[in-house]
Amino acid sequence: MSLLTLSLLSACSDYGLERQLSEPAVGPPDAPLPLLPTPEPYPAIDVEPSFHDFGAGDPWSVTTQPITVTNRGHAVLEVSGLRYDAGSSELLFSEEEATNGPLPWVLQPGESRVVNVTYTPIDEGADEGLLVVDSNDPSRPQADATQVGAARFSGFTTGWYIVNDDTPYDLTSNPSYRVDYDGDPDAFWYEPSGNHGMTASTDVAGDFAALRDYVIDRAGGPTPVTGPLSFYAPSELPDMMEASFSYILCDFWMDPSDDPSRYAISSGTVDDGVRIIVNGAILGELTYNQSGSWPLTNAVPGTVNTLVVILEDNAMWEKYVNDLAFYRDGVMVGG
Ligand SMILES: [Ca+2]
Ligand SMILES: [Ca+2]
Ligand SMILES: [Ca+2]
Repeated sequence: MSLLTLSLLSACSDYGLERQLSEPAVGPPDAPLPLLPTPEPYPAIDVEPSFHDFGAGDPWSVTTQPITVTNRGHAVLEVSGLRYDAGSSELLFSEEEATNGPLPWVLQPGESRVVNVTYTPIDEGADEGLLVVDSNDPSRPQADATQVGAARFSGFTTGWYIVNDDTPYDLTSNPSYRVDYDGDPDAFWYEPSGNHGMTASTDVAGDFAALRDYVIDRAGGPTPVTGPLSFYAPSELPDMMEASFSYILCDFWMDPSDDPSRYAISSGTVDDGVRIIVNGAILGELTYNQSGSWPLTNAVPGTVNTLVVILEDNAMWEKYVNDLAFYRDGVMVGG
């Protein structure tokens, strides 16, 4: 057999014609070709969107992106694993077990499950997360989807979040925190967020996050920083027996190359007292008619920092803080 014949035979065998060339034809010449075997049905995974850019969001603003896992094949898809890799806690994945049930998921052809990725930017670094889905799709046993995002920083702060609360709270229940003068810092132990105004905290990060949430949840939108902030309310609280607590919160940031010791938070006179907290650390306190200033040495450049001022009132007739402001090298900063 010549080489040419061999290659012809081999090429023709791909089309089921080998017999016609190598043997005498049987049956009528226009007999139908034998049917090719029907391929086994298989599952086919689809993860959409495979790429999502959250864009530039405001610091601490939460955005959720649903991601849909669909079986586009013709056999049952079994999703056996979900993994989320992100460089930071700003991107969080939820497999929504309450609605989707535990793994493995069994998806009939055409069926879908929706999971969520939540993005909360808190610093200037860009973020990227990768969702990897393991399944029995024979052609793509690992499907994935990427999410990216970054924070937008315009100016020094997000503005003031202010909670003006005149609810009275008892000040006499704990002998270790006896309130016996106007603005006594012992009163901060009784503030109602559940975190005792960071008094003697043994979980600074957790307690401060909870305190921050408490204030943000009650504050409504932030007030732009246009100048020193003053706050005033009348008071009828019985002296040293009860206190009310108001809160002023501000997220702020500095360029990664900036020096936090050039910055200070400053307060004019108060009635009856304030506690100044930055990133969970108590920088200082003022009692009635005092004023003060504290360098922001514990702030972290290139990251969102949080100031919380707790204003306590524990005696009538007034409650106030005057001229709260940030300074850099002695010049007020805001915006
Ligand atoms: Ca980031
Ligand atoms: Ca005391
Ligand atoms: Ca007062």
